[in-house]
Amino acid sequence: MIIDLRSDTVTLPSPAMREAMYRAEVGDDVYGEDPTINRLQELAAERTGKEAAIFVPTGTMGNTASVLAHAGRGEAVMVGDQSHIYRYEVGGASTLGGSPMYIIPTDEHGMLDLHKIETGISDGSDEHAAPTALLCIENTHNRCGGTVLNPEQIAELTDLAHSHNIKVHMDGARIFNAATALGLPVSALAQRVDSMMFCLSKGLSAPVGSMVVGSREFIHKVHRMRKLLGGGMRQAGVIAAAGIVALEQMVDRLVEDHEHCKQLAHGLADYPQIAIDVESVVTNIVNFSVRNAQQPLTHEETLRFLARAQQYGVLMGTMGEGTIRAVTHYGLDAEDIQTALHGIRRALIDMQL
Ligand code: TLP
Repeated sequence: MIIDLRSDTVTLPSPAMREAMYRAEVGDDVYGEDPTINRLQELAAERTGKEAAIFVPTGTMGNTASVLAHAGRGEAVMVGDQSHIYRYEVGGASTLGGSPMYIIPTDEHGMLDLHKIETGISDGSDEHAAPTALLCIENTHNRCGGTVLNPEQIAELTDLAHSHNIKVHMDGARIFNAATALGLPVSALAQRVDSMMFCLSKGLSAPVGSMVVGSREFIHKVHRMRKLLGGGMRQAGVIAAAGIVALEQMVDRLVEDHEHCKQLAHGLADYPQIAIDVESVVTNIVNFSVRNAQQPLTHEETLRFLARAQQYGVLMGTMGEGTIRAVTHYGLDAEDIQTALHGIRRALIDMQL
C-alpha cells in the first residue's frame, strides 16, 4: 500500500464529483455559454467576496494571467524569494509579460519584508528603474511549510502597496486551508487584495482547475490573457462541475487534513534523527529534514532517504537544500499517517541514521 504525501495535487475526485461531471450541462465557454462554468464562477466570486471570477486550467496559468493583466511590459513585479510564482512558474511574468521580477526576502512564516518592499518600490521618476506595478503574496505559503498570513499581515502588505498605487495579487492556491486554520471565511483574507488565484485541484480535490477572482474590469483583462495563454476552453463545464462540488462539499473537511498533518509532525518529532518545528505546522504541509549525528543530510543523502522511504510505501518530496515536504489530503486517514510514520522509521533504521 502506498501513502502518497508528495502533494495534495495527487487527490482523486470524490464520487460526488464524478457524478456531477457525468451530469454536467455544458456549452462553449469561449462564447461564455457553458452554464456550469458560469455557475462555478458566480460561486467563486460569492465565496471570496469579489465582483467576478474566471475559471482557468491551472494555478500557474491563473497567476501568470493575473500578473500579465496587472503589469505591462517593462513594469516591475515584486515577488517573494520563496514564492511559487518566482520559483516554480518558469518565470512567466518576465518571459511572457516582459516584467522584471523584483525579489523580496521572505521570513520563515511566509511574510514579506515590509521595509524591503518600501525601499524597492519605484514610482518611475528614476529613469534607471522599472516602475513597480504589482506586489505578489502567497497564502498559505508553500515553501515555508503551509504557513498562514492573517488579515492583519495582509493589511500591512496591501496598505503599503496601495499607498504607492501598487496592486496586490495573492497566490491563494491553498487559501481555503489558510481560512480553515484561522477559522475565518475566505472573504476575510481576500478582502484587501486586488486579485487572488485559488486552486480547486489541491486540498479541495477537484481533478483540474483554478479560479482567479477580482473586480469585473480586472477579470475582463484576465479573460484576454487566458486566451493569449491558450487557456480558453470549450465544454469545460465537465471539469467545472467537479469544482462546484469542491467548493460546496470539500472545504469543511480541510480541518481533517490539518489534524493529520499535526499527527504526522508530532510522530516525526519523536524520531531523534528528524529536525522539525512542530509549532509551525498549521495547515496540511510539513517540512522537515533528516540528521545524521546532528549533521543535516546532504541533498543526495536526502534523495536516498526518500527512495528508501518509497520502498516502505511512503512517497514524499523535497523542497531542495535537504528539506523534505509531506502534504496531507483527502483520501488519507489517521491510520494511514501511522503507517507512513512506521515506513519512515524503517527507512531511518535501514540507512543507519
Ligand atoms: N504547487 C505544486 C508544485 O508546483 C510545487 C505543489 O505540489 O505544491 N501556487 C502555489 C502556492 C502552489 O503550490 C502551486 C502548485 C501553484 C501555484 C500552481 O498550481 P498548478 O500546479 O495548478 O499550476
